[in-house]
Amino acid sequence: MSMDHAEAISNVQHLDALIVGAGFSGIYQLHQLRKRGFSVKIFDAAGGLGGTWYWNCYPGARVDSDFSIYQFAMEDLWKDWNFSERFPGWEELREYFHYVDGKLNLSRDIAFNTQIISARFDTTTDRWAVTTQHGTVVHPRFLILCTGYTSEPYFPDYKGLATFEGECHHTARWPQGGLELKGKRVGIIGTGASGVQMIQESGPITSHLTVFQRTANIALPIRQIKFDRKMHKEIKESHPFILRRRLQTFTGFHYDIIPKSLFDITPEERILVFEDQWSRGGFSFWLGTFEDIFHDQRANDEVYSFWRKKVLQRIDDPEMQRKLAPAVQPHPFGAKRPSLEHQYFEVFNRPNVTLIDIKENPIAEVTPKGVKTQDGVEHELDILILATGFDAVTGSITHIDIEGTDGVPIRDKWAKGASTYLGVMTANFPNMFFTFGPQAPTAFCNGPTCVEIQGDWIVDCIDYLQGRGLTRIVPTQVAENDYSKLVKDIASTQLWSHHKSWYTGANIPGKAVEPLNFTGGVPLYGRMLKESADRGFHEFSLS
Ligand code: N01
Repeated sequence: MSMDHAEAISNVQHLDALIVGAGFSGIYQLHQLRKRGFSVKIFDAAGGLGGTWYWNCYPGARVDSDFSIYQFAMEDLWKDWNFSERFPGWEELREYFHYVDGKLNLSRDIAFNTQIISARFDTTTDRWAVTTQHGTVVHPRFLILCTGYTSEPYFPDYKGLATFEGECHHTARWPQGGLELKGKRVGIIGTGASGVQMIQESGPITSHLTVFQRTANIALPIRQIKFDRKMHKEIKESHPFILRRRLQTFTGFHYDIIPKSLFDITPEERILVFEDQWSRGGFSFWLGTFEDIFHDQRANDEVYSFWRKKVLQRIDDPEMQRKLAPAVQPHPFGAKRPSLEHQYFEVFNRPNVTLIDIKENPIAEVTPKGVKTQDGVEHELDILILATGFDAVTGSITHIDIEGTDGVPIRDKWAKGASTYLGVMTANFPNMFFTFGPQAPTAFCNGPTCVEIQGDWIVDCIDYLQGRGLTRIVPTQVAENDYSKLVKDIASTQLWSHHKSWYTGANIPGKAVEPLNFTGGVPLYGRMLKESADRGFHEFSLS
């Protein structure tokens, strides 16, 4: 059952909390707050549940984290649900969300097709005034932004883009009814995780595929597994331990980084470890190897060299080899979240696939018929796909017109860099929480792990205030400054923070370039949140 807009807003005037977003984070928040007796609603611009998995329904879209940790940890949910694959696709993830909906009866408190346009805090009532695209205003005590870190698509400003006469779609705004690629001339701009997934799916079925690559992708083998009944039984037995384990690891996965330098062992031993991690598939080769690859370029080069040898064997043409696996690292391995692939490199051996390195031969313009590159060639296309990523981590918050108590909108406050306290609140925006956003483990963490840790803290915080008759909480500027400095200090020792990518905001023209994530590890992050709650939220101003 889904609630229409009119129904949803008819009884929300005295809401305790309004949650924005019906993905993992928003759903968790809704369920936990309702359990404690709060009145809560979710508003979501999407037409259905799932957040990312509502919007990203392009062919081949699938999660890059093992199913075992990419689900809610609540026993009532995992014990009766079996994923059919190690890395489920978007269709199955949507089925999972519907299953969760059935179990937790979520939809009665969710208004879909309801976008938040603006929000202002009323200091006389200590309530937010939140306006939707329909012009309706609601007044929750707390505003909880569960808007995701890759939700605001980035559309490059190519000359002539609007003149293209074929179909043009961003991967994160894929037509809900699907789109036939078979037999079509397709162009894909962008070779991040979305591009890799689209390329490997569309290469074999399109009449011609033209890939416009700006940066080679150091993609890792996914090693998909299809589960049968016997495996499901074994999985269930280990599941409780896996869920607990993820809270102990640096990135909230169920395996951890080896806490020593790869130079501590001989080159022969090192290769054995690399081979072992490589054969496991997924992020094991990244999040399960030596800790110095994250901060020592020499160690990182060793990993790249291993990767390159593996990948070169799969690419026939020397020119393709040069572009897809360059001798010089395109960026430190892991400085961008690696993508997972299963036939990505083989696709470029096909006669119907062209790869254009747009650093060598830039896109000059988009024409009504296709894409013209600087060498004067017009690549004619029926479909143009923008796999060009996101205004990540902060974009889903700064794209809403949210005004602080000092009259400064959040987009202006963060224009020169995001600042938060504990990655969950920011000064001058009382009673506003956010999850999976800036200065939290976010892009360096398994999603459900992060949102459950943050979600529990938010629920405890609201409970604490309610129990004491308090109506306002906001972090102090001093606490925020100290925490933001800590985030930057930690990041400054790590290679990722010095590279231009969506991890640092450098993919968006004009956006502040800075480390957007807390990379001190999930256990430390969890401890800091817990300490704050245990000490009565002492670095916040409460009233
Ligand atoms: O986005 P990206 P994404 N002209 O920013 C290129 C999650 N996710 O959607 O590298 C030409 O990584 C850009 O080039 P460069 C996951 O966390 C997960 O692929 O900046 N090209 C890059 O190649 C993931 O990591 C899955 O030089 C332009 C690409 O577009 C994150 O989302 C699936 C350009 C953008 O890659 C982001 O992935 C999908 C321009 N003007 C997404 N602007 C799973 O597997 C950008 N590019 C779960």
